[in-house]
Amino acid sequence: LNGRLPRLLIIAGSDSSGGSGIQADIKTATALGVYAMTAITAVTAQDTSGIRCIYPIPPSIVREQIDCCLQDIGADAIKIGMLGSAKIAETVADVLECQAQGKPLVLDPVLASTSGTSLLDPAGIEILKSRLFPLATLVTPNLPELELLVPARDPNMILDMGASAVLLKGGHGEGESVTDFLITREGTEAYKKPRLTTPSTHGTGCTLATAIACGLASGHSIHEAVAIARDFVQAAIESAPGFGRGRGPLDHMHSLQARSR
Ligand code: PXL
Repeated sequence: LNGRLPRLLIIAGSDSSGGSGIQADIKTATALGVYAMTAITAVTAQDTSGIRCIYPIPPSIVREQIDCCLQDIGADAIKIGMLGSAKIAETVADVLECQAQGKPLVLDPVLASTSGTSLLDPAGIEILKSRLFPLATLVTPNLPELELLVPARDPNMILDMGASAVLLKGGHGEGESVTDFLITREGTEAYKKPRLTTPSTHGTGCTLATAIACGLASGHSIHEAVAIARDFVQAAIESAPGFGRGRGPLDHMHSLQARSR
């Protein structure tokens, strides 16, 4: 990069509560010193307890947002979060196949919110698998998502669908530690941390995927990017502000010195 600011394009949905989605992604990239651009796929009205309603953005507008970012400023990496519909997933695949082959791409397969609302229909899941996995440097399913994507629960099948790597996240498992497995064609590496007991887990998946994408945009290897991102998320959970009545947000700004209070 020769000292240039790394550039990240985020393709994801808006979360009014600021804890997940585009809002978490921009805060994370900013805290990590990465320039964030966005293509918004849907606007959600939600709080820490759940999603009230979802307004999908027309696919042509999603396409134009991506095109504007890639054709002018350009991106060192791309993160995909909530797509919201098969039509939008298809449109994103169309643009990225033409304009972003070979670019580092972190795909967070957002299928449902923490509170249980479906965020991608079965047709969309098929597009994810057939068109977006082949473009992905890394796919980051949690355990419930793995089961929906691959009923046999074998993460290697995501590599077979064309992804370069899979980070299988252990947060939904049980026990005193959380182990994530990074699976590539070279082998599997386990990343373990103590499990934090907290209601403040809203947006952890979005934050982790974006932090990894920031690492890749900055020129780190996938192994380094995963390790740095896990440290970032752990610290963000530890300093969570405790907002809201449901699952509260993280403190994405935990590493920043300048605060207005
Ligand atoms: O955590 C998955 C997620 C991603 N993006 C948006 C969301 C959610 C969950 O609620 O609303 C916009």
